[in-house]
Amino acid sequence: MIDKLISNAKDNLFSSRNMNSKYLFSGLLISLSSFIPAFGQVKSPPPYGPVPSENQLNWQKMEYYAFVHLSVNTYTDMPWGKGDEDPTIFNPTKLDCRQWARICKDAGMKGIILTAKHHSGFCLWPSKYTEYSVKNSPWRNGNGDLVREMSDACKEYGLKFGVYLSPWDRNHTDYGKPEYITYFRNQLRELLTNYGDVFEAWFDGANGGSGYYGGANETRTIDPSTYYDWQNTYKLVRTLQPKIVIWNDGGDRADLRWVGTEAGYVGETNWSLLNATGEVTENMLRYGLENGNAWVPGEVNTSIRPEWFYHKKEDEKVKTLPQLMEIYYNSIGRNGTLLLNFPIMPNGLIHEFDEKAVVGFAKAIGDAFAVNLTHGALVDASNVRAKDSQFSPYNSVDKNKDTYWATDDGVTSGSLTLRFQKPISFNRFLVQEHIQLGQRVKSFTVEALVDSKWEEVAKETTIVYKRILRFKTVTTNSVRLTINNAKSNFLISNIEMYLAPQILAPPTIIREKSGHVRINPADFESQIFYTLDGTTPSIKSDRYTGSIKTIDGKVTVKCIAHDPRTGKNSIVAEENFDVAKTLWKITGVNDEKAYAILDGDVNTQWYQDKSSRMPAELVVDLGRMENLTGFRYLPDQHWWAKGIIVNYEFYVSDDGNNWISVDKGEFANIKNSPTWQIRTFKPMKARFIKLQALSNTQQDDAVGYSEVDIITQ
Ligand code: FUL
Repeated sequence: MIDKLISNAKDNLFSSRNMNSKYLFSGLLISLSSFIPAFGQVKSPPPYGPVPSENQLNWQKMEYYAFVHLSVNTYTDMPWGKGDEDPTIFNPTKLDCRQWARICKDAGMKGIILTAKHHSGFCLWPSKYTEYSVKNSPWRNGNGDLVREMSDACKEYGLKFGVYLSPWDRNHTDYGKPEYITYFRNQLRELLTNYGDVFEAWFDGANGGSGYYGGANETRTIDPSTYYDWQNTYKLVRTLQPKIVIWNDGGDRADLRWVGTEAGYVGETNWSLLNATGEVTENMLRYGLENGNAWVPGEVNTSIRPEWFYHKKEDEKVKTLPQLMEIYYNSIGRNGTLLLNFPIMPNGLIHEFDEKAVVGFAKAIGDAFAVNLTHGALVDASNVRAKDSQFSPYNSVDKNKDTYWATDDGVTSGSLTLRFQKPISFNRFLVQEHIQLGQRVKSFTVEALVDSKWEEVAKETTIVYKRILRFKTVTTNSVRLTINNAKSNFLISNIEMYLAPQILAPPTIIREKSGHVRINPADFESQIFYTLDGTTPSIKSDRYTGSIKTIDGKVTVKCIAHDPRTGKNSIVAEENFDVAKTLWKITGVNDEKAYAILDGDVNTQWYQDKSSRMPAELVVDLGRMENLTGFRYLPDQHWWAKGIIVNYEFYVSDDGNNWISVDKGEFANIKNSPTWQIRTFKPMKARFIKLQALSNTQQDDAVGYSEVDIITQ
């Protein structure tokens, strides 16, 4: 009855021409309708195409959860264990799963997936079926069960618990034979029976290759499409854990798909569909498949550091707030979930830097989405299904995500307009489809009324569970969402708008080989002010608008990012550049790519020709005589970096023929700390420099560089 009254009231509002009364009513309707359960509803649209299962829906709503990686290779500083590591090296003396759970909870995550067994085959629980487990480690005197401690901690902190069980097992004798599948399933049975509810099972696609295999020490290949007999494994999983979702990037299609990268993003267009059988290409992983016949949404998995397992040398490479925010908008903001990994330290804890990063990230998300501006808006739509208030456009701003605005059958385009009593400023637009009945929207536009004209704010493709758009702050009192094209009539369950504060992290400063200085703020809306004379920048300093003129000599660039709305500044970023590299030539090398080491960008690198043997030489013609007092070397910054120079000799020359050795030594600790290496020597005038690599961290002949620079008087 009350429901009916509300329906009538909403209907009246639609037909009313009186904007003010509509406005006044909307708040009341919104609050009442969110308390009253829907019943006796009619004419719900039929589902369109594949729809999510209840488990997939519950999983999607989690949005953000953690991975933790810990195994024997944590103790050998390797990304993967080989399967022959002695179990006695596993000894996380301070291990505390409650610390992991507390951090994840503080970070706003909803669950944790534990690498119960990684490729090494080492089990973090005392499996009955192998000796290669915690029971043969000194940890808790061999009486420990890490899976138990993790699942208990999750329960205590109200988090869901998931397991990663690597199909590839580099320790097991039978890997590659049918017997191994029985072993694998026995282990799954243990994990899915003894530790309570498991929300997700993660079956890594890395498969086959070299390994210990019970002492065989050989390479074994398997056919991933047949070897694991996934369909029967899935049946077992679902029987043991009826509420689970299964992730699998290889083999047979499961409930969730990989997005084709571990870099932390999914395509802007992101269909939650794939075909149930048949080939899956990288593009399909990245963008889904518009006309796929199965609901297989994407999960964005990435690590808070470059690698999945802990490596001390990555302590300074924990993702920064701007990087994490980028990942957020490129995963959760693009209809993905975010599975963010913490590498566990050898002592069994999450590093304080990782904790700080993830808690700061949670705060920034909280700040960005603090005040939803759509509340209290007057809402109008071009079409409402059967003109029935059950499908009112108000449902998109009513805080109840189970109600939605729907259009009539066959109406595949249309607009919804939000009107505000007072102008609002916003730079984020969030929109959701009612996916219980399928994914429909193919393209949509957001516009704002500025100076009586509709201005396009954003034009995008898919929405699905959630889409969040970022753009320059717009001030307006009317916003229009237009669905340009949908597969069917469409159902919009939620619209939110926010004015996110800027991320005021210090900008990055780069000087290119040309001498040009580039400054990149963390937030594209920030204003940048800079100085070149060493003084502290303020908003009275020069404003950066795209480039700073070529500077030839030494220069100190200092800058701040500034948010004019709040008046806040970032802390000062500073870079000290020596002479510009405009005239520099790498001699004796016929490879344009070599200039990556002079481009000022720490993300690019170059490797000396494989045929060159130690000592390998890098010779640079500086183009003119310089007063040299030292040099700087930055090794390749990537995880896979090879050729990190340890022992070196540095020479200078007037003519490129007669060389004088000015420094010889070792870049101590460069393996653990591959940062800028700075060496100084007695002042010397010269035009040519030669960096000779005498050894590297791996004792082979590879020699690589990210950047090379000089220091002048
Ligand atoms: C990859 C593995 O090879 C990595 O070590 C890590 O476990 C990641 C989540 O999946 O495929």
